[in-house]
Amino acid sequence: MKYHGVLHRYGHLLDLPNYTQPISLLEGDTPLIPAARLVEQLGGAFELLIKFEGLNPTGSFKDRGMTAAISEAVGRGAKAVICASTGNTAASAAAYAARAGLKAVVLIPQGKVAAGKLAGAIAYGAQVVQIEGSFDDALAMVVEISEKHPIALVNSINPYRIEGQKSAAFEICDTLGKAPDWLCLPVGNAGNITSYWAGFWAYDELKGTGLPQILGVQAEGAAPLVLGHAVEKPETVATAIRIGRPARGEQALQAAEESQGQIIAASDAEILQMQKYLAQCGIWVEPASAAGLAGLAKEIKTGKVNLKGKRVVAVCTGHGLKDPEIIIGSMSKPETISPKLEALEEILFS
Ligand code: AN7
Repeated sequence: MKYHGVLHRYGHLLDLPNYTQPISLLEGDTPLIPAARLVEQLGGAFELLIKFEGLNPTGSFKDRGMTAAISEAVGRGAKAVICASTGNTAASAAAYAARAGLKAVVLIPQGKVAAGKLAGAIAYGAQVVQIEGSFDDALAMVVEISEKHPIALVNSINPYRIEGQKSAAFEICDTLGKAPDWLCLPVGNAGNITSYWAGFWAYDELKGTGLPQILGVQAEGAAPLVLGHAVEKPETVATAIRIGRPARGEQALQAAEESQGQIIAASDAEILQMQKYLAQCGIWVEPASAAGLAGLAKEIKTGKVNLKGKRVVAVCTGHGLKDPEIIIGSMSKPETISPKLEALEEILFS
């Protein structure tokens, strides 16, 4: 079957208005990559599959929801879109807006957006505005301005973002024949966990594919859903999920509860360790994307879950190329030698 993107494949299952005009970059259809070696490292006896969402057109899962949100906005006659972003939403909105011929404005927290995301937003031609504040401040601003002026909001408060992102759950069920036993993923503004739960739920109603238990993982310094209150100054190395006031927090908690799962926090050190483990499997993800598995590792270590014989899907939401600085900043410099064979032999074999 030729693949034409999320709306082409799953549009009939999504609640989108009739006037929607498909704008696609052939997003979705991402692989489920087995990671047996990582299971050994975690000391478990279960099946682990990585849903590598970094392989979407702009390098993150955001493209699934953005194709839907931009397609609806275009159909409605919008001329401009706006979002607040920790980076990936900005790059995705910029790309889909460019493709649709719309203006895109993105608000980002100053100095806290990874290089690959900022570069993406600029490359796709968005107007990038830095806020002397957090993502949460920026989100409050875009909500207000989109109510006052004719500019369409494409953050995941926009219901069509959630619709589009349900496609990831559909794909997993279509590939595996049923839902996995567990799904783990990072949680920031909580749009993705909301979408997965809605997607698995809808597919189960339709096809009896069952429901997974969901483990949502926040970064310790930005864990409002674990603490039970907003975090005024969220801080974490996983800048994508540096969010203190998740817009869909209630729904995230509901997804965890209804699925008999949980929302927990992982430390920056645990997140970076998991990023390394994944890279050792050949899968380079940005720090936030390792959070889901970092949380799972913790649950296994403390004996809180028994995964024996179970099938786990870990959602890795964004590509490592998005945040090269996190690697370059902590690495030892590569050796430099003269262009002579002896010099190479010297460092390799002596
Ligand atoms: C790689 O781009 O919020 O819980 O503005 O980029 O649905 O917010 C990004 C979030 C996980 C969390 N992994 O997803 C933004 C933004 C990566 C991300 C999340 C984000 P949500």
